[in-house]
Amino acid sequence: MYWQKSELYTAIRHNDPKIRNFYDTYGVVVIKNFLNKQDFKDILKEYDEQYRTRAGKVTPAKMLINRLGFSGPKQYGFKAIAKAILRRDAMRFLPDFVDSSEKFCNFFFEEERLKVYRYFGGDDFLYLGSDGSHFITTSFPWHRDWYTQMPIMKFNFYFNPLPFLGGRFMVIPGTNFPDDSYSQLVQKSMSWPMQNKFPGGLSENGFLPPIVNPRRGKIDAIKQNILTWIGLQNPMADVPHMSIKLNKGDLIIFDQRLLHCVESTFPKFSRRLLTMLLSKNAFSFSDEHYTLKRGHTRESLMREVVDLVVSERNHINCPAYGDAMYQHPFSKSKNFIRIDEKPKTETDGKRIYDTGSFELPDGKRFTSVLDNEHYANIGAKYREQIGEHQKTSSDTLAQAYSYENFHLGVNAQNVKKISNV
Ligand SMILES: O=C(O)CCC(=O)C(=O)O
Ligand SMILES: [Fe+2]
Repeated sequence: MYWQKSELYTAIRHNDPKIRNFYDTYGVVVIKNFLNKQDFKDILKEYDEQYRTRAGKVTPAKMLINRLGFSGPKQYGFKAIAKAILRRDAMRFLPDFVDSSEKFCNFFFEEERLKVYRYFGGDDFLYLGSDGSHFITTSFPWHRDWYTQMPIMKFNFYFNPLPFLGGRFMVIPGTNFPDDSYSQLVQKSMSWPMQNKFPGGLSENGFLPPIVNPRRGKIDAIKQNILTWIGLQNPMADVPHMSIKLNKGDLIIFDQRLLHCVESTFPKFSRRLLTMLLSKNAFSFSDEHYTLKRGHTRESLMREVVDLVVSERNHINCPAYGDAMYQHPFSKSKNFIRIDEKPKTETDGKRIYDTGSFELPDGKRFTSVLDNEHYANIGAKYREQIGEHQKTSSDTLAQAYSYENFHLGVNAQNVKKISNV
């Protein structure tokens, strides 16, 4: 699943669909050295700059320079500097990431990059948004991001300049087809999109035996492997998956419906991720597209995507896009989803988005307005079915998912009750 950047651009030039076909089937590709050394350096610089200005983070080195009197009035004590060095801050998340930065917009919406989005997503692909995240070693248990009928592509760029052990990106191919029984059976071993009760995320609901937890500490994992190897311990069950090692400058593109999880690392450090979400456009699908063959309509497929994007802004409580986006020509293109809020007079002055729209190939617009009741009902039902795990989780690394019924409904709408008995 690894391709060099030059191989990808050759495929694009010759309109050769093979790399895309691999992606559409297995849900993942890696483009090696997608960012060359200079790009990596420049983007990492802007990445940290965004975190400094938006999350208010000052690096320990800068604090020390300041403390020693080399950068204006002294603002930091040695205690604060020691704390910053030892800081093991929890995951920090910045929404509207690429679109808040002029430099990012100029890089990520530049023709060379657009060619790649068009290759994988078609000319009418849609930009759904972008986040920055800092994860201390690992992040979430086995999970999907969303479970849409539409293939939504996630472009992950990691900015980890130093070498480390572990940290491989793990995926379970085949789980990217929600209408398939295989994918729905795998789903039975999860609580997602609700909180997992047991470590790893695949030992839920009494469906499977205990499954290896990729988020256990790397040293722990090595110890257990040795004990197994010398026969002092039975190997623990695991599920079929691919483990993907990513190096500096590599780009991983994956279908966000795929079950995925990132292993813990050694040493522990703050992994820096920049991610972008792009959707294909059902209005450009051929009549033979597998989603349409399954009976979905172009409208229903795109309604799901647009509603998700609109609901996500409310869920996170972030603006539709960062300001830099509106200064960039990309925001005037057919690849851009306009997100509108309800009139503030109807919402007690609160910002609530309820409408998303984009330009159709024939020049008309596709518009979807959120149907609150519809999704809230799905969410309430799902909550009842899975049971509230938040307070009983034995997974010490579990992230708190706090979906209200509405957003839970958006996420869980394609989880089907099926049985293998
Ligand atoms: O890098 C990570 O730990 C998070 C990956 C992930 O779950 C995602 O990007 O959706
Ligand atoms: Fe994820």
